[in-house]
Amino acid sequence: MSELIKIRNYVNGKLVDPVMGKYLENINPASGEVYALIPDSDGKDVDAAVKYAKEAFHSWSKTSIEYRHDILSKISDLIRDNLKLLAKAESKDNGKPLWLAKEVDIPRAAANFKFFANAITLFASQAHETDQTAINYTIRRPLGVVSCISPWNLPLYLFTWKIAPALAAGNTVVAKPSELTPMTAFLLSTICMEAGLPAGVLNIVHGYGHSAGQAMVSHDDVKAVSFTGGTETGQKIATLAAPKFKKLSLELGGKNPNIIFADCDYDDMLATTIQSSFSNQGQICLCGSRIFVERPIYEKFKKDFVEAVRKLKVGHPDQPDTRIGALVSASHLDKVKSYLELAKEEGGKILFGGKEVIVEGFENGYYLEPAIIEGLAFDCRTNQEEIFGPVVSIMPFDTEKEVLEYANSVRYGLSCSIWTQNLKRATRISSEIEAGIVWVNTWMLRDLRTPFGGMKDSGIGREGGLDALNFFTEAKNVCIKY
Ligand code: TXE
Repeated sequence: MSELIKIRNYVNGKLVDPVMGKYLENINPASGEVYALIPDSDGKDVDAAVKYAKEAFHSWSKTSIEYRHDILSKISDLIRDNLKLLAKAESKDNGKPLWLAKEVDIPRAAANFKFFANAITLFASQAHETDQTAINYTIRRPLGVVSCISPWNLPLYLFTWKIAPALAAGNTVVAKPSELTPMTAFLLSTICMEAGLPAGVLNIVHGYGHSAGQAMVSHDDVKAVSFTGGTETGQKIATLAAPKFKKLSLELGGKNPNIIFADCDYDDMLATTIQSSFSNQGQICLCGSRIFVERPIYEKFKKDFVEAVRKLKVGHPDQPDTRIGALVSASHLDKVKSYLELAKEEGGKILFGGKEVIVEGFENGYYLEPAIIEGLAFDCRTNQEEIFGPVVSIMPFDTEKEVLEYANSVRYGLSCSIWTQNLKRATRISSEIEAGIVWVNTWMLRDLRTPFGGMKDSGIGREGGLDALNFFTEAKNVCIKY
């Protein structure tokens, strides 16, 4: 076996070993092989990182906007310059197709830094005149040390989505990527060093959520936590942070409806629905896992969808024609498979897929055929719980009222797609649907200025644009009587 890559923490501008010298194994999901070691950091590593971040805050928070703009912009340029290396690392760590990492994940990470480098230059405070007797003006200051904790499905994409606005607003950061996909965050450390980011401004501590992650959330000097991950983890984090009155932004799970009316642009809908169902092996919180189809086109949709999904190639992430790569881990594969069993117990019929795939030369990888289920009640567990894999359930409906009831029946409220040419219907459903993000005749068309986040158990707060900069700053209002 070739020598294992050793990932290190990034603390006070340097790459360092974890204090206790312990490491975890990092597995390549496409082959099932261990290929790197990850620091198994604990409270001691987090304490050191927070201490340096606190020291760095004094100067970083007072730097000019132009200075921060230039450094963040430089980081963005370096991410672009290293596109191939980062995409390869992301694909190897996560199991996603290499072309997807190249076309989406890494360009988006660069775009996050560029966007917030620019956004901060336009972030102005407000003034309000009160009945011509006084003027109020609002000062917005960074919070101090903040923590950013991200998941494994879109590793560098979501890591930078949090770090970039936090740094742009003048905070210093102690961050942790998922222990399942730490590699691109590690590579980002060296990019930040090359870009001249001052020591201590960004600290990246690797390790488990229950040790390193929890130590960040509980630390008295961490003023805010921005987290993306599972809803149960979000609950734990909220429980730890609430007594200390920390600011919280939680982007959690989803069980998103994809509502298809008979009058839709059918070809566009079908092509997009394949993506919204199975992109990134269905491991995107925005994937539309519950597909509701108006009855007049249900049978046609079912036939065409199954036929199209059958053609999606499950294969090694490096192969350019692979559409479905490997799932992120053996335990996640087991979780997804257990839901397919549950679906059968609940009376569902698997129209296609759901079997493990053996990829030649990579027999120990975590590959699964994309699965389409029909015949399930809208309120059964398979249709209510987040599976977060390449599994969708299709259901017919007859009326708008009925489909709204089905769509809104889950504990989640992250996103929704609506397919119709009828503008009145699209606006009616957009207003009634319980989701933070609604797409009409599209899916995952992102504009980084828009508020991003969910209702109900999908989270608290919104990321993106001014919402992110507001989150990472605190408002102070000054009222002056004329
Ligand atoms: O995520 P976790 P997991 C959903 C999806 C998935 C389920 C569990 O349904 O099957 O969540 O996935 C860190 N204090 N999503 O277990 O545990 C952890 O180290 C502080 C949806 O992999 O939520 C990692 O960095 N941090 C989702 C991050 O939290 C803690 C994306 C996310 O891990 C912690 C991923 C703790 N106590 C999974 N425990 C989405 N919304 O996009 C864990 N972490």
